[in-house]
Amino acid sequence: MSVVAAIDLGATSGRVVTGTVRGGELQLREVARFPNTPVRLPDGLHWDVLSLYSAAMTGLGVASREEPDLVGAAVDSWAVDHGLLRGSRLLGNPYHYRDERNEAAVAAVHAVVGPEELYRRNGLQHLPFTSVFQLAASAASGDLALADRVLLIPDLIGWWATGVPVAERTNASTTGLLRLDGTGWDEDLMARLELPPGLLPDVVEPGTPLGPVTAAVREEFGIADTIALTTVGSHDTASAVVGVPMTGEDAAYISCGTWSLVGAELAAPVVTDEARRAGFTNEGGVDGRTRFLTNVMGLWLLSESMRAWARSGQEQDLPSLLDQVAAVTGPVPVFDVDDPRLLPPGDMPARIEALLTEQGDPVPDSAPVLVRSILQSLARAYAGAIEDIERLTGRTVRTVHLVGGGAQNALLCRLTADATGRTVVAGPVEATAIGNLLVQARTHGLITGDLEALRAVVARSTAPRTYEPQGSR
Ligand code: LFR
Repeated sequence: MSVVAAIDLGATSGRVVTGTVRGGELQLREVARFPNTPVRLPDGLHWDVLSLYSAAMTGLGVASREEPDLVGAAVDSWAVDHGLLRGSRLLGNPYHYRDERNEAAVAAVHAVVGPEELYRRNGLQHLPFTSVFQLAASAASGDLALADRVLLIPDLIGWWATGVPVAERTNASTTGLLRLDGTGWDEDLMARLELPPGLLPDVVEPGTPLGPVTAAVREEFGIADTIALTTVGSHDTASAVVGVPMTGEDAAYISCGTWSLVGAELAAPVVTDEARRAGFTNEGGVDGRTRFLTNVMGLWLLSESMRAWARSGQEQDLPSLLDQVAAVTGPVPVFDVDDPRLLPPGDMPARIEALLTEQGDPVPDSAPVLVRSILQSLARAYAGAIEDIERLTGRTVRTVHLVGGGAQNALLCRLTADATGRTVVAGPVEATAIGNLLVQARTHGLITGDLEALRAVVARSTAPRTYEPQGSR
């Protein structure tokens, strides 16, 4: 029996999870979990990518010692962010996508290629942190001129582990520089933006063998010599979508963690002007599918509020806070969760209160009321996105699959069922790790079949919870 390991890096924590396929089911075991703590320096907000790499490889070492049948590992992480390299040297810690340096760069890129043309070429929702804008910011600061290679976070870790530089396609699709058909970099766009050709490595599919872990890395972290890295849907959301146990075209998904990605899986991109105006993205999925989705601000609003309360000495315990939130009766004000002022780190409760005051609503008088307002505002945003999916794709959505950490939040699931007027199927919580493991398992020949076959494994291996809508839509 063979085992594979997912190295799944999220915005707040990373984990190494092993997966064993047995009797058509996938069994998971978390072997390591470690924090991911961004660091603010005078020049901006950065990821501590060296700690992440070291913790990931340490975890892989633990996995390889505890699981003698481990044959492979693959890395996924959040999208868009990247390391700038010169030769084999990393030129500083990667910027965090929530850093505020991109505004001028957006204007500079749009002066060369307008938003309409950009959407036709890359199919992406406008987000100020898409790699193309970050690279323009690095060009303006002079950093990019020093670099001869750019690697997205999972590709960077993969390169350090194996010495093989690639650009995995699903994550490459979030850079804004990949051709819409996913076949390669948009060289014309890069030339117009004065990005040197060859900056980005060759694009490879999810499920491509990368190579064995190098001898030096094996020795450093105690990793067995049988372990080879492959690519998967290295954009965490691409792996999460593989892990959604959906069947048929009447299903939509919400991958709910720091962000909430609300979307449908399509056979081909939709780049109409209507889709652009509605803020829908066409990211590359595993097996050539399109992830037609929109970024909703997500549980960031809650986690950043928790952080603010802790900083001011009013630390909250999440489970008991959520119990109090469930007990809030009466109407609470809702706000636009996607207001750009909520993107950067900071005093989230104060920002939300400012938004509510601006729109003439009362300011919540307690943490539970504020959190209730966050959850109801998220549910309302999900409902709007589901309506948009129907309008933009011509499909009818009957079931909403909510996967990721948010699936543990029963109140959010119930509010989502009520707001959307659809059945919510919640789980699996570990959809990203599952999607990563299943694509690896297929690459190693441990399972066969298309995405539907992989999702059948998910359905057999997990027990989702169903929430039916109460009341009218
Ligand atoms: C979710 C995610 C989103 C992406 C955002 C920033 O973890 O990957 O899909 O838009 O993080 O990279």
